[in-house]
Amino acid sequence: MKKIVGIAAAALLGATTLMSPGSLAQPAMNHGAMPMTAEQALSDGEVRKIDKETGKITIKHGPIKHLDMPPMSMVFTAKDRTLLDKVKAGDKIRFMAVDEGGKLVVTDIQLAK
Ligand SMILES: [Cu+2]
Repeated sequence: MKKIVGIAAAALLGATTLMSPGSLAQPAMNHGAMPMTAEQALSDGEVRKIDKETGKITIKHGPIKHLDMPPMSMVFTAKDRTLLDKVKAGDKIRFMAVDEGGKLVVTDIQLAK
C-alpha cells in the first residue's frame, strides 16, 4: 500500500511541475533581462553592512564562480547607489559582482526568496 501511495504522489508532483507556469516563464524572463551577462550567474549572499555615503556594501557571499572566489565576507562598491536602497543589513540577497580593473563592483542586487 505504501508503495502505491508513493507512486501516486510522484505522479502528482510530476504533473504539477509540468503545468506550473512559473517554472516555464522564469528562464525566459531572466534571459531577456540580462542579455549582456548571460555567461555569468548571480551569487548568493547576505548583507552585512551598507554605507550609502560611499556607495559601499559589505556582503557575506557564497562562492562566486566567474570571479574564482571562495565564500567570504567582503566590501563591494555599488555600480549605482540606488541599488543600496532596496536592501538592508541582514537581508539575504542574490547579486551580480564584476571585476572592473581590480575593483569589485556590484551591478545588480535582488532580494532572495
Ligand atoms: Cu569575496
